[in-house]
Amino acid sequence: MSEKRRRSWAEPFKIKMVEPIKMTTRAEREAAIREAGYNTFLLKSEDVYIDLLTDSGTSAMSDRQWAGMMLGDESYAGSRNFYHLEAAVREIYGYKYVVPTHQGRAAEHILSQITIKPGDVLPGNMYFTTTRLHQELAGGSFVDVIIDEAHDPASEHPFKGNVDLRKLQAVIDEHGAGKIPYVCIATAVNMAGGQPLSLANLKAVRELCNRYGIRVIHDATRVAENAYFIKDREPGYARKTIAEIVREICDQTDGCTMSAKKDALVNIGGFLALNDEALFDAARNMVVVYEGLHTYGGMAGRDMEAVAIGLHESIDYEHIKARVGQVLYLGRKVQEFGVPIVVPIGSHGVFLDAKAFLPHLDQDVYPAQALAAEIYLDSGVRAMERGNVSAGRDPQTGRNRRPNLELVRLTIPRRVYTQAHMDVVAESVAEVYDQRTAIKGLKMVYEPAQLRFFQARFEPL
Ligand code: P71
Repeated sequence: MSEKRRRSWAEPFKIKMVEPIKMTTRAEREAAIREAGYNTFLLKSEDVYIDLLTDSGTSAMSDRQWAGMMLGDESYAGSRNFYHLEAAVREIYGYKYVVPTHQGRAAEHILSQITIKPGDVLPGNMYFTTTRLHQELAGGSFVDVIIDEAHDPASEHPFKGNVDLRKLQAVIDEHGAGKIPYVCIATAVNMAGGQPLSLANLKAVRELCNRYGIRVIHDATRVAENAYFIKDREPGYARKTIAEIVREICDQTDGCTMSAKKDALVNIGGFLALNDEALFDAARNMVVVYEGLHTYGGMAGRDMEAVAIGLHESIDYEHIKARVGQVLYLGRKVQEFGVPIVVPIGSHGVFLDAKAFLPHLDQDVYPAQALAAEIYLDSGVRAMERGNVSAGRDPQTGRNRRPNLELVRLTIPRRVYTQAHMDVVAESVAEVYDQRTAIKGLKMVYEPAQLRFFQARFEPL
């Protein structure tokens, strides 16, 4: 067979347990989305056919992970599984100290409370909803220092997760290093569309921060996916292993917050990892207040074992290539139908550009929210709004933030869906695209004070 006809990847696993999913009728979906206030977060998962809400906690664990679950040591203190987790973090990421938490935002909470004083500023390569909220709750304010290209869905920049060093320098000049407890660097930047940063850029950030004695904290949630893109795109890295690249990334930083529900292939879990002993001590004192003893955080022993094994699986080249490859497959398919998406195609999902999809709608009638509801109506595929609703209101002005990126995320769980599922998704998006001029906006009729996207309710205009 000629190379041209060969597929670039296939799943490096076979399936030994299946979970039936059910198809619904259009009438059932109309009732379901109305009842959910046109918010896909409020749908019952039983009413969903293909669930692309998130890749968080939705992955299929391996037989090894399930076997590990049976070896859970559920002792209150000193569980053997904690030591396995600690050893995996030390070996793979290289951070010295590990504080287990029930998931990523709990690590963000603890880090924010122990490092941020009122009036501090937190530069970062684009906001993430929970990260920014915990910074704000601790009295800090987030400042975006990502490159401009990240805010442009059409820019083909290969490393849209990069930091703009001039923006970072300007924040330091304006506020002074004393007001910056750390710079937050995410790998495979979620809100930009799963876009990687380069090691060259990260090293430059490290150097700049060293000059001012500022910490660099890594949001490592999708670091293996970022490492795959570095291997694929960054000069000098093609021959390095994913493990080597992951380690090189972590080596540039002083610690990480981690939602193990993504890269690490578990349904629940996370941790805060640090190199500084005094900071670790403070974090350990906090974890017992909010999560649980410092040798389990919010996790059962069996959960920690699954994370430890999942961390090792996350850096397997064949795994990560197939994972990113499946996202690429869906993205290309959607592009073939002419649908506007964020480019380059990201690591964990395909992000539809709702502004370009629905140019007739103003951002304050929530085009991405409306589009996600419309895709559900068409096929029972559940997507997530990542636009004006997710961005929330500016605490100063009280007005909608109206972010540049108004996106619908089709997020792919790991090792869960097949290529045929991807075809169904792409065809549904294409169908909705054909009907796009008939799509109307939404009015928000219930708005929670925090993280409004989770529970907000809407009505069609
Ligand atoms: C995602 C999630 C889960 C989520 C969170 C908030 C709103 C909607 C969905 C979670 C992340 C993440 C990054 C980069 C920290 C967290 C929090 N992502 N950093 O994308 O992507 O972790 O959910 O374990 O608390 O669907 P947590």
